[in-house]
Amino acid sequence: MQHFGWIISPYSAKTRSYLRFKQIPFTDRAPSARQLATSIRSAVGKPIMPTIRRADGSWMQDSSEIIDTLEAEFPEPSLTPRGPTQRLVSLLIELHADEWLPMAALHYRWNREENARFALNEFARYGFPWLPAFLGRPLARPMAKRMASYLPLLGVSDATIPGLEAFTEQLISNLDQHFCDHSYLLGGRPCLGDFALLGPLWAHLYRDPASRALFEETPSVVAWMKRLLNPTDEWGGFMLNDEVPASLEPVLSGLFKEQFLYLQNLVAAINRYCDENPEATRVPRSLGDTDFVIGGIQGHRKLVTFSQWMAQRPLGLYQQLNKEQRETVDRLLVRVNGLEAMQLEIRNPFIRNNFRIQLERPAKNQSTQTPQPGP
Ligand SMILES: N[C@@H](CCC(=O)N[C@@H](CS)C(=O)NCC(=O)O)C(=O)O
Repeated sequence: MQHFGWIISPYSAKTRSYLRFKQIPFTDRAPSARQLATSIRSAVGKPIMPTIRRADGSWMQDSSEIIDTLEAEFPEPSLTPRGPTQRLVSLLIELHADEWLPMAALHYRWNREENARFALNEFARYGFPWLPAFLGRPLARPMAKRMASYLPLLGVSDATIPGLEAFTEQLISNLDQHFCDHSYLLGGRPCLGDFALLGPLWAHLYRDPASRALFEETPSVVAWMKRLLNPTDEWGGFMLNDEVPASLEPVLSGLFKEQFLYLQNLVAAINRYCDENPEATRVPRSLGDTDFVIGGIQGHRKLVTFSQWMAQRPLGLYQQLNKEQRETVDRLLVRVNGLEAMQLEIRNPFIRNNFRIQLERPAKNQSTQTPQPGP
């Protein structure tokens, strides 16, 4: 199979490091701008990375879906812990890495001049590999501008930058404490959450020259990134007895305190939209603005509906637990102030179909509609 993604792309770092760890044979390709706009766009509907093209010509898109599909085909060594608490933590950290960290990662990339210059050069190098840099750069500029234009939409502003930076520094420092004692998030083997976190931390913050200093005093995080990037056959197991190291609790508490606040607003906006549009089979990519908090600072940002699909992964798992499993999981949730957050009800679930998000059922058929009296 062929994996299409640039080194500078965080979601591609997630899938590439996964494929390497699993020793799944693949060819790594950096798609040119032309390939993104033609073959990739026509195969998956948008110029996006990562994508995978299989030997039979079929395509996969979206890092979570790619990894889920390949996990079913290449089950060993499994990335999914047996214990429900560990499974939930892995999905929560994936949600955090994929849907919350981009705010910080994009800030450091596009608001630090040296990083923005570096990223533009990288875009030119991969997007227009047949051109010398001085000709590739002007062609890559619109792409770079589009990425930078996401900043205000994602709530990156003068007001929130101190919060974003405090959040990032705190996260890296919390992870350093954790990786002092543990090879990976959940013990001696990486889980999905490890690969997801590597994306923004390595492909943005560590690789971009002007943000690498964030890791100067966190050697254990750097060693963890190197382990994920250079996998060997020597991996162990997840921690015994469904244990989640206490050193991850600050990361989880932060996630529940700030990201879930945003997710609650997002889910409420999706529900409102579906109530007002009962015939809808899809929801728009964005549904207006909301207040949010990062690193303790309040800002304003767009509600990006895709994140509900990602939130459904941990929330769906939690819903399916039996009573005994839930009791075990709840012990951790109480410690990280996440018990209430995990009760978030998804009334209008999304599914992905043909690489697009759609409502699982048309809005008017959702289960919480008042039941009609029977005949
Ligand atoms: N949820 C997707 C996100 C992929 C994504 O946003 N990729 C970025 C590069 S890291 C991209 O191609 N963006 C193109 C764009 O936004 O126009 C995944 O997990 O694969």
